[in-house]
Amino acid sequence: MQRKHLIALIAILIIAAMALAACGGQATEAPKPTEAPKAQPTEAPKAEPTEAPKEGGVKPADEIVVYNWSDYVHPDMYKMFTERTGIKISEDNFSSNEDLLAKLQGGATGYSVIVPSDYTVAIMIEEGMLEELNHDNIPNLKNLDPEFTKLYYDPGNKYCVPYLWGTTGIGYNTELLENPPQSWEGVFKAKESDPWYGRMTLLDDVREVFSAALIYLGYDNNTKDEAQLQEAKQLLIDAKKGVAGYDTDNYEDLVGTGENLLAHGWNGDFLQAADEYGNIDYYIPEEGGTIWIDNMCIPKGVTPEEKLAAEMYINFVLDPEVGKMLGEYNYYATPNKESLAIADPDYKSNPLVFPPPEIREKLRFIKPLGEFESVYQRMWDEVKSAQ
Ligand code: N2P
Repeated sequence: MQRKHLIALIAILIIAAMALAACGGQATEAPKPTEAPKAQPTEAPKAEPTEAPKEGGVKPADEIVVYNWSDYVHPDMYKMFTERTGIKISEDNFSSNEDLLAKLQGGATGYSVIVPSDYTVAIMIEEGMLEELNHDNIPNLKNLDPEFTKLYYDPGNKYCVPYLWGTTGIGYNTELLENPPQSWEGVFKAKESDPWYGRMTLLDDVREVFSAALIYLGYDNNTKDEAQLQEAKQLLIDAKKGVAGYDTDNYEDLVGTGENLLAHGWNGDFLQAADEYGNIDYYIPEEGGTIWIDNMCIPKGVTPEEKLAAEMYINFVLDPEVGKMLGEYNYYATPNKESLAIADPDYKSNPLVFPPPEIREKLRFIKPLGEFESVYQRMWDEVKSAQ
């Protein structure tokens, strides 16, 4: 009799255990305190990784400010992040890496995420200006293409996560200009008879402008040779009479409206404007151009709450759907392999977004130059102030 009871009891326990296991799989179960909350059944599974990680009792800040380049997000992105996490986002813009650096070196606070390019990340790490990322709060890091986890300026993504990458070349108005100059010579030695004379802009960006001039002259765009730099400086000074101005924020619109015929600028900016105006094309001149990777980083000085919220934002951007949306809208290249896997074929095959090998080999990274950076800055000041 005793043995029979024992068997019956075991059977009941097994059935009860099976029933419990079945219940556990349902989304109605309250999340255990140690577990990340599960996504609601109505939410897409992609929402899950952006929810608040629990970290030593720190709650994410209610609001963060992203310090970013202009026109560099999808218009719905911040709203989506707020819907998913409850954290509000506002954005402030800078126009060049040097502006960003100067602003932070000058003691600016309040920014939780900044978006410097490769060589500026190197400078900021060297100067101790960045927080180390807590990878536990950024599980979507696994979505990065492995190529973007081994970058010279931040191996292992200790401080930053690549945001988008792109190129610098020339965009022009296809309605008003049939034959744009194929060489940088047309820009730096424009003749009065050239239709774009006086109707073109250069980026307001020391390293970009010197890179274009040095590449045209056949020199290393990161040269530390003062004679070469002097030559580039003189070229830029002589070019000024044909240049309408230096602009980093609106140049693509000025080409779209026809006020200018061409501009030195970033691929995605021109391609976004091409969607808006329908009359813009972009190319890399025959001597080459630059290539860059922009990154999301957290500046030193944020509170633990802001740091957590910033990491949640970085994780959100690394979501495959969000990365796809961002890259496709902006026409910059995503470093996210999962975003790429689900991206529109038109985006993936666009040679202006993902340059083919014959163009890629003509593209040069801007590199950090240490103390020598100040020589570029001095020469740039001379270019800007020359009559
Ligand atoms: C977007 C700016 C592109 C960033 N407007 C260039 N590094």
